[in-house]
Amino acid sequence: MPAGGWGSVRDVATILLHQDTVAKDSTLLPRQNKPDGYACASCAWAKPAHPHPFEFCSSGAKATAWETTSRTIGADFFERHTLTELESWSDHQLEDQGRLTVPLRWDPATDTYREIGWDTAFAEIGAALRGFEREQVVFYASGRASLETSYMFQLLARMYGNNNLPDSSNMCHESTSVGLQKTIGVGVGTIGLPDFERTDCIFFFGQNVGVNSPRMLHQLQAARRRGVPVITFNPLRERGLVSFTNPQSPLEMLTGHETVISTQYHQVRPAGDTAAIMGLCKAILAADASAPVLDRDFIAEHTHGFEAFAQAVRSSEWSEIERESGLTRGALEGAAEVWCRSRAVMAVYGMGLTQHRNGVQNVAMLVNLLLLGGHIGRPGAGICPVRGHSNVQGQRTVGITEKPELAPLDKLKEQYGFEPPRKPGMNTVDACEAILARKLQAFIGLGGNFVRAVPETVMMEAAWRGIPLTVQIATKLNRTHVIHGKAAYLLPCLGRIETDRQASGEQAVTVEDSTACMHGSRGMAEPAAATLLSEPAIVAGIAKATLDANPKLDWDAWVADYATVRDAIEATYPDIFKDFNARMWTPGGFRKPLAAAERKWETESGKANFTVPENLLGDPDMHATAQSLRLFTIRSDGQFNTTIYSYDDRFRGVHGSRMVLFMAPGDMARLALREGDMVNLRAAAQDGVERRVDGLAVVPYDVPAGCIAGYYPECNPLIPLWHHAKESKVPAAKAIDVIVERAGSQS
Ligand SMILES: Nc1nc2c(c(=O)[nH]1)N[C@H]1C(S)=C(S)[C@@H](COP(=O)(O)OP(=O)(O)OC[C@H]3O[C@@H](n4cnc5c(=O)[nH]c(N)nc54)[C@H](O)[C@@H]3O)O[C@H]1N2
Ligand SMILES: Nc1nc2c(c(=O)[nH]1)N[C@H]1C(S)=C(S)[C@@H](COP(=O)(O)OP(=O)(O)OC[C@H]3O[C@@H](n4cnc5c(=O)[nH]c(N)nc54)[C@H](O)[C@@H]3O)O[C@H]1N2
Ligand SMILES: [Mo]
Repeated sequence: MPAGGWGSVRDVATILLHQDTVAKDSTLLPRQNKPDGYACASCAWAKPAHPHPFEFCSSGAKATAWETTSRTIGADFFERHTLTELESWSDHQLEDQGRLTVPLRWDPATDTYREIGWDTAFAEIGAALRGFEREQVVFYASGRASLETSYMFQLLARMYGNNNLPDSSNMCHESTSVGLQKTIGVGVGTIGLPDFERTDCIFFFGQNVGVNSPRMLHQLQAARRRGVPVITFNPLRERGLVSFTNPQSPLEMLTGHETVISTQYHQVRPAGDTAAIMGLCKAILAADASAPVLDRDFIAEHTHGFEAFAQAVRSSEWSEIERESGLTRGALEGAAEVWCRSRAVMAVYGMGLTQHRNGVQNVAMLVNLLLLGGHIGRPGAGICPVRGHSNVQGQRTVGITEKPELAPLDKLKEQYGFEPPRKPGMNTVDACEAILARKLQAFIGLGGNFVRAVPETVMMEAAWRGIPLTVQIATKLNRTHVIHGKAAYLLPCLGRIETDRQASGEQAVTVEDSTACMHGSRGMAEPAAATLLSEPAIVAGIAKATLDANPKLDWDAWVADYATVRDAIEATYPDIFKDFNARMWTPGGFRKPLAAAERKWETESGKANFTVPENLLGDPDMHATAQSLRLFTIRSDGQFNTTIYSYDDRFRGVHGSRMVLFMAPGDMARLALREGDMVNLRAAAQDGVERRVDGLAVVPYDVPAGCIAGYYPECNPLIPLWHHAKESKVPAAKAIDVIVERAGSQS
């Protein structure tokens, strides 16, 4: 079955009906990702200037249905269910109750959330925050909130007194931010949509386009029609990467026509990408020795470190490359051969590269591969990290970062007349460590499901209950709200798709997509409840109750008219947001300046840097043994991160359960397991902590021998907190060595 096609149409219809969204407003979906519409709350893929009539996909339609559902939960729901009871509910059940509608505070006497007034909530939160140690409070952002809200949120943290601004990017593309910054001098991708029309070769690493950014299939399909080869590296054969039927093309739907997406599919071993790319580079250098294929002018003029890198490539051994990548020399030479004949190579990637111990090195290796041919800053060529949350890249752009050097602190000082904190703040792993050490005093969450998304679930849940104050700004109930701090508030907000009415009228917001383009977004659905506040209003409410009054900053005026927040953003970042209010509705968005795309290198060397990998070992620290298998965690077609829409994974043919383990038939035979047999997993890490997930049903699947796949977040209890990328600290969720035991047997 190809990605797209009739299956995706049926799938969307089911969820729209189940959430009663069709009855509520059937005109919503066609306005998704349109220049005058709303930006989809699912992925961050680019929104074209000339969109398809239906510029949405089944994943985006599900996200819209999930947010605009007619189901709601109010005070009465929480009076009926204690939090201890709700702890036994699944992620799906919790969110499926519908939208949160009233502000809530946990009542210890009854173990329930009770409705309180907005003003009381703000006053109590403010009073508590004023009493805490400033450096022991974190402000987490999940990546969906608009540029306006995010700017206000980072200002709240900095005026409060810290740079503790971890965000979901810390679990996601932080390896990109670090890896690209050090090699090409910008922390984001360099390609734009037009590059897909000019490229003549696409390398595609560890990204599941059919599920996680399906609108990109339009660009891939168009490129494939021009005969552009797509060379995929992914341990698992993903349907969406194999072939695609465009559900928005009646002809294709009727004829069942499929476009083959991947012209080569290399089932690399998880964490074997550095070795695989080393193999590609080795084959390229070998080819260059007989007929020149390197871009020598580019290398001489624009790069630093070529000789050292070339030396490392030459001295690498094919035997080690083959062992670590799990790919043959012949396969890698075959892929390199396509690179050698291409004038404009694009490299696309996702979590398969970033969520590893060597995540930053993987990204830097991919840059090496491009630099050899001058494939950065040339039309049709460049690097394309596919971002996750719909505004995760934008949050970084407007100051959500724990790294003080990445925020314009002097500018903020000048604009708002306060002394911004200069000490580095906590990222996600640091925040987890502070929680485990029982040091953290308060956690303010702007969206997200922190405890469920991070590693080390068992210890984290226990420690989370010890935090003196947890405040969650959210649309739907999730496990992080149910497992709560000693004092806990749950503040329900409008979603992006809903009409946001303030004193000056209906408001619009802005987001940045994966290609660094900024877009306006106007909510269009009637809010789930009249009692909801917008995210800017909630952030302002907390800020006013927590911070001393500042004559240079009028939070109420900002809430009354978001255009004034955009003016403030423009004043802080004049180069990026020039004429922000005037340009926010530019069809296709307006792009932020990207020096690397113009071959200007804002690195220490002033050039694009080749880097030599530390080693080719996939994952040196996980205590792999002869008995262990390497687990990588993946997303299903029925989820958005910890939001579980359904128990089906249409593309992988799994229905009715997420407690499954994908395993190669050869490994099943070796372990005497049959389809449907139940197994338990135990982490191989030997650090004195027992980590396990029990009760997974074995599913035979096309993955390399020695590797298994399971779903995120169900497998998160297996990931040690220390098992994260060097430099970026992204949890290494794509290579966890585990022991498989038959359920019922004891070892
Ligand atoms: N519908 C939907 N859309 C989403 C999301 C969602 O959950 N649902 N999540 C959003 C978010 S926050 C993000 S970050 C993105 C995530 O989107 P992706 O980057 O696609 O993330 P994953 O699905 O976790 O894994 C990507 C792929 O990496 C492969 N892989 C695993 N290990 C390795 C490896 O070592 N090497 C290589 N080369 N490949 C490997 C897996 O088989 C999988 O196909 O999607 C965003 N969009
Ligand atoms: N093992 C493993 N772990 C992983 C990953 C993996 O691949 N494997 N992926 C990692 C990645 S890439 C990411 S990005 C993180 C995700 O981590 P998070 O971003 O923290 O988690 P989400 O599941 O996206 O958050 C869902 C919740 O956000 C709230 N929400 C939804 N929409 C809105 C809104 O508009 N406003 C507000 N205020 N709240 C809203 C809802 O209450 C919902 O329950 O997980 C990481 N964890
Ligand atoms: Mo993500």
